[in-house]
Parts: sequence; structure tokens; C-alpha cells
Amino acid sequence: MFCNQCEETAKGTGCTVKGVCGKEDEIAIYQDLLVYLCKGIAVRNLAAMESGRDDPDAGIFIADSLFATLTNVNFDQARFVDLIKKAITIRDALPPAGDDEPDACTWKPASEGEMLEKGKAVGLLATENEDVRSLRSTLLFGMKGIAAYYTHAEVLGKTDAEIEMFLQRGLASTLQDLAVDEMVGLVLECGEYGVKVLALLDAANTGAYGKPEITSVKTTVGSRPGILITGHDLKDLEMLLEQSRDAGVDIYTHGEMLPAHAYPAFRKYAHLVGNYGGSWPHQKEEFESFNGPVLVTTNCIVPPKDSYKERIYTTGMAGYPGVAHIPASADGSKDFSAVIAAAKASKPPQALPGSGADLITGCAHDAVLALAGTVVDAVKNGDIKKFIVMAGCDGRRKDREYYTQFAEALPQDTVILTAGCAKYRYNNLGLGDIGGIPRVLDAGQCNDCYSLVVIAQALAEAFGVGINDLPIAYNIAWYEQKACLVLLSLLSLGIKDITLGPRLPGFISPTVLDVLVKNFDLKPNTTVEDDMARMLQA
Ligand code: SF4
Ligand code: SF3
Repeated sequence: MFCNQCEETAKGTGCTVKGVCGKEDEIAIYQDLLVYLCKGIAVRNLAAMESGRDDPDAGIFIADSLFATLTNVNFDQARFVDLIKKAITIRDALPPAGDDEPDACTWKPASEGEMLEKGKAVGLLATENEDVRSLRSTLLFGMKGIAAYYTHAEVLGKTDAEIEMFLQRGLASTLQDLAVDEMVGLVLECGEYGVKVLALLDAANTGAYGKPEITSVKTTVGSRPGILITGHDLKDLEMLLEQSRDAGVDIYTHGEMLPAHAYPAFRKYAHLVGNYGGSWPHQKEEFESFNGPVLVTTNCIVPPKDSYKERIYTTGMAGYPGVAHIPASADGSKDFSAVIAAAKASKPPQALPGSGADLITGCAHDAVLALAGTVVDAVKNGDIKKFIVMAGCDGRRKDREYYTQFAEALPQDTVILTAGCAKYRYNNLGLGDIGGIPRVLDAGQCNDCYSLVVIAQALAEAFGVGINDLPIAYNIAWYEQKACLVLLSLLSLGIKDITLGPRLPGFISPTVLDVLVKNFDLKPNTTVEDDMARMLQA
């Protein structure tokens, strides 16, 4: 295997024996094969569009498949074998794309053993040139981010043919010998489609559940048994809340589900009682002491301990071998009765050490722009000197303490704009407020970075300046491929001088890094003191 798609990749260069994430060799190889076959589908489907013989469902299949290969989504070999078989069926039902089709359009295994052999040959290392590999990888990982967000929008009924087309164009492009400029162009276009998919998901979430309101969320535990829901899929939360409303159990959010409390449609459920735990790297201890069932709707799932494995349920594209999976029926509905029954037989959750203080979330674009006058006045009169965007992911590595230390060291006249699970490094520090404006404005999930962009654009308009002339600095933490997409999205909007950490992507070659530094002034993070001094400059 070779996988270098996340920040925790072995030695900063690539996992080759087993993933640091726990991904087995075979799973990584099957994932590579699935991506390869999706390229074959893309080539054929794009050609078939010209004659109207395309498969209208191919785009969503590709999105689901790419999402399944994102870090910490699915570790279940059987699910990948099924997806590979389905990919071949979809591809083979499409007309050939010409006489000299690429191998991805025609290759077929005679056995599962052949799948492994093929998967080994078609991964990232099949591209020998380091810079071409780097550009193709950046595009692929950005597209995995698009795929994840697109899947969430799609279950809420929001689709976009152009986004599906881009995924197919992007995949097909990696089978061609393109000039460097064309590959760079596709990477930047991926960022533009990133903005589109983030906007689509924002419209899907707010259309279905209302506009988030600034909300204080409890982190204490009650005396009833509970169900913990983690991941990003709000539709799953809706179905779970509806099915469990009279069951005598409480629902707690975990990780990236915290912002759900801010949506009006979820606030009406009295049994949605609070948030339990923090970001994904702490789940082993937190799931253990929760005592009840845990529903994992997306990333991040880490290999569960035997002590609580039988209480874990996955759904959607998430999966883990030996863990119960709840599929969707043809109309998209899901039956969570097994989860609810497991909760009824469970002990109530145990309070976590250090928990108990409320967390504030829901500072999405409409909620913050409702305060725009106050925010603009606070900037004009000097009460707020700087906004620091500290969005992104959390992770296991010790050097992520940097983000807590950075937040603690920020002067009182600064405000953190955050989204994603990175916030758990500083959303419980009690950083206070500036004239009623919380000093940690949590827009929501990582996809709600879109809100931060809308807020920045509105501030630029209010002050009559360009987006790079605002008193905003960017100190982004990344871990998985959705964060890569968010970064590409920010770059596509012309945002410069972004600091990225806790270390730069292993898939960025020195030449590609040079392009990013020259064109966008991208920087790696260094020390709290040096980065702070640089970011707080006028
Ligand atoms: Fe390694 Fe990250 Fe890939 Fe897992 S997802 S195998 S940790 S690079
Ligand atoms: Fe977190 Fe996995 Fe990325 Fe959605 S839940 S931000 S790491």
C-alpha cells in the first residue's frame, strides 16, 4: 500500500505497511482500485453524454465511492469489494468511449485475488513523476472533499449536475498526460467547485433545518440512558431524533455534530440534551464512558476497542468490520430501532473529566451578520483588532497543542473564527466576549467554513476593502481531505497568506509548494510566538 492523503501519514511522507489511522494494507489497495474504476466510469460517462446514453446516477455513485475512501470513513473490506463490483457493473453498462479506451475502462478481475494485484499497480505511485503525482494527488484529495460534502447535500435533495461533471472531468484528467499548467488549472478549479459544494450544502442544511442561531450547548450528563451521534450527517440526526422522541432516552452530539444544536429544527427536540466529549482522537475514552450506543454517520471513526465495539453502529458511507451497519432503504429512510433498543438497555453516560461548561456554537453567517453593525463598530473603535480564522481539523499529534497555546496567547482584542473539529482545542477555554461578541465564533462543521467566507466577504464590503485587506489572519489546521478542499476553496477566492499546520501535506512536492508559496504566500506554522507576531502585524 501507499497512502499519503492525511496529515498524520507515516514520517510525513506516506503509510506503506499499515495506516497510522489503522487502515489495513488491503483496504488501502481496494480503495485505490475503486478510485481507478471510478476513473473508467468517468471516461465512459463523459463520452456517453454526447450521445445522451450516459448514466445519470454515475455521478452520485462516484461521489459516494470517493467519500468512502476519505480518511477514517470506512475500514470494511467487504463494503469495498461490493463497491468495486458495482463500479464494474456501472462502467460496463455504459457504451465504450472509443477504440483506444484506457485500461480503467476495460479491466475486469477474474477473482478477488486479481483485485488486490490490480489495486497495487494503480495507486498514487503509478505516476512516476513527483510533480505530476503531487498535482494529481492534490486534485484527487480535493475531489474527495467535494464528494463528501456533495453526498451530504444529496441526501437532503440538493444536487448539482456541474459538480458531478467536475468530479468526472477531474478523475478522467488523471488518466491523461496533461501539461503542468492544465493540471494546476484543474487544482484551482477544484477549489472553485469547493466553494460551490460548500454553498450547496449550506443551502441544503439551512433549507431543511433553518438558519443556525447562536446557541449555548450543555456538556453535563443526565440520568437517562443515551445515544451518542457523531460525524457530519444532519439527515441521520433528524431521523434518529424523530424515531427516538418517545423512547425515554436522551440524544447527545459528539465531535462534528455539536453545531446541530444551533438549527431551529433540532432545538424543538427536548431529548436532544447536549454534547458529550470532544473531537475524534479522544473517542476511545469517550465512547467507553458513554455507556450507550454510538451512531457514526461519517468520519472520523477510529478502530474501536473490543470493550465498546458492539455498541457502535455505522451508517451512510461509514463502516468498520464487525460493527453493525444501518443501511438506507430505497427511499433514503433508515431504521434506527436497533440503536434505540440498545440505548434502553444501557447505563446512563458517565460525566467526562473536565466537562460541564457550556459550549457556544451556531455563529454561522446569518447569525453573525445579524450582529454586523456591532462587529463593524467594534473594529472601527479598536475593540477588535484582528480576527484569526482557526478553522479545520483536530488530530492525534502532540504538536497540535500549538493551537490551544495560540488561542490562549491571543490578546483580548482578537476574535477567533472557527469551524470544524479543530475548535475543540480552544472552545472550552472560556475566552469570554468583546461587547457581547463571543471571542470564539464557531460557525459549525468544517463545511461551515463557507460561513466564514460569507462573513469575510460581508466585512470586506462594509469596510470597502479587498478580502486580503481585512484585519483577518488565517491559521488553519488540517488533517483529512475535506480540509484540503477547504484550503483550495480559500485559495480560489484569492485569499492569501494562509498559515497551514501542524505540518504541510506530504503529497505536495517541493515544486508544487513553490507554486503555492509564490502565488498564494502559503506558509507552514512555526512557533506560537513567531506566528502570533506575524499575524498580529497591522
Ligand atoms: Fe496513512 Fe492517513 Fe492514509 Fe491512513 S489516511 S493510511 S494515516 S495517510
Ligand atoms: Fe474533523 Fe474528522 Fe476533519 Fe469535519 S471529524 S473536520 S477531522
